Amino acid sequence: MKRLLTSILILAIGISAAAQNSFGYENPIIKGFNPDPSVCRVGDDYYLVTSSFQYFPGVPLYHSKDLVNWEQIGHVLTRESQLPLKDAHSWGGIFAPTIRHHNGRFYMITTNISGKGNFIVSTDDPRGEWSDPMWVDMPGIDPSLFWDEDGKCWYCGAGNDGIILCQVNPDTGEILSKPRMIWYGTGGRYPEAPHIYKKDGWYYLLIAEGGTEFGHGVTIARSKYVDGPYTPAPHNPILTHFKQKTQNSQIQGTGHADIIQAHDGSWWLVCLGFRIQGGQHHLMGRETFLAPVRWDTNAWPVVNGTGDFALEMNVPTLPQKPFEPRQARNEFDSQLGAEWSWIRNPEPSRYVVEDGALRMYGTAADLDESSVSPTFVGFRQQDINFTAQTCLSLRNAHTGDKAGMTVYMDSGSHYDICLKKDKGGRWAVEVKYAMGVLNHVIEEPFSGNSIYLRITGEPDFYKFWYSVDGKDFKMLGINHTRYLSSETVGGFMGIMIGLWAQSPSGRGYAQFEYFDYL
Ligand code: 6LW
Repeated sequence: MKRLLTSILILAIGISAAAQNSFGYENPIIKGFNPDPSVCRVGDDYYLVTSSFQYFPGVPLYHSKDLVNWEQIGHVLTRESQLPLKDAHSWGGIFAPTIRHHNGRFYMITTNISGKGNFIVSTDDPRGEWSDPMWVDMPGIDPSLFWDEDGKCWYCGAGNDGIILCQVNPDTGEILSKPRMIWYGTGGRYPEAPHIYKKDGWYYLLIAEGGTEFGHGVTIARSKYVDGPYTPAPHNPILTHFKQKTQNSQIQGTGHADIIQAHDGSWWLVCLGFRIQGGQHHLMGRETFLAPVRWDTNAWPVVNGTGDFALEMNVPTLPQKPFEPRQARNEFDSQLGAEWSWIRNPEPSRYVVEDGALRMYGTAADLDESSVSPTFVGFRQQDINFTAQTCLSLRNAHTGDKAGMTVYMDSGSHYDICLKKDKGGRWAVEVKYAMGVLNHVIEEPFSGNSIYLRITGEPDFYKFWYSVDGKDFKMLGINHTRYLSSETVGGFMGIMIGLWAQSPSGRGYAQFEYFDYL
């Protein structure tokens, strides 16, 4: 009888443990251009932010219940007063953010490298409005905040050649102690992305080194005092794909991490990395990945056993709570959601969602524009293989009016397909390849002001299609993905699939009926 009871008890514990945990997940956890992730927890709610550079609104904000499934709930920087982007070049604007929760309040600290530098915003409700910026007069990038048990708040960030620390007032941005260099890293290039954690009486300083390309990695050091001296872990880097074991992994460039303890006590790390395609190129920017961490008492954290991870993760997770999958078609029957971004500070009146359509009012600015805001809304490319499609018409069109779709890396590097009105009132469909100094245009006559446009993505090629009736599509252009890759173009961006309009006379507008992303 006693044995039977024991077996039932063991079985029951087994079943309840199984009911509590899920198993397995896919990386990246947030697909498409979402670099420099930082994460915080409030109970069993998780909030994550990423960098946004020239795009507005700034700092995408995601929510999760399980660290695996994420839903974008908005942006942190939604007002021009928080995020002036005038004259910001394509990878100016917002660099790496950190999000923390302290005493019931959320704090986000980041850098506007095209503006006044480092600043903090805060809120009681992350889904609502965040405060105006509190400027922090510290040089450098990648700022982070750490609250010690005595209530003091510490700022750390990447200076020219190492990690700088000072005490800060998080509600005013005032610096309260003399800045001090606390670690140069282990000798990798660009020591940056610091975060401080306290565990078992140790201060742990996590940073990234090696640059954000193939040599990226994460290193760690610890000290008994917040301002050091910090002693590096004996087995740094604790995460990198720059090694033989992962030389054939599709995931490369892993680094810039943040560690979090989940509500069940387990430890996790979020970081950036990129997925290569078409040889050694990446197009979708740096995306957000998740790896489990083992962090025993007084020990150094170990990332997924071997300091690397895969697309398919066969590990236990928190009980997974997926969100409703996104619909492939956006019918424009409600205002544009948080998944859409604008270049620099948009003029809202140029974008009108009404009667199941998106109307975009162009100006003289085109997509080569590098200081003002062209009429453009973008959606992150999230998959190597995809189809994006729209149906549009040019209304009240004058000579030079254009509207279409683009795969846009930055102002010098994008491939576009559009319908345009030429001199003499002729209609044409045009494909343009902007590749640095080389612009190449293909065009074909078209009849009428309404057209279906499609862009397909593959590992090696982008293809550009049009159709009169939405059924039979003709391919007008094809070009290599690699000319738009980060390896070719440089910078920190990932491809946005954009809808755009141009109207030199300022009188025409484009009406988009839907946007499909499959
Ligand atoms: C970011 C720096 C980096 O500030 O790239 O990969 C910079 N790491 O930490 C821009 O994302």
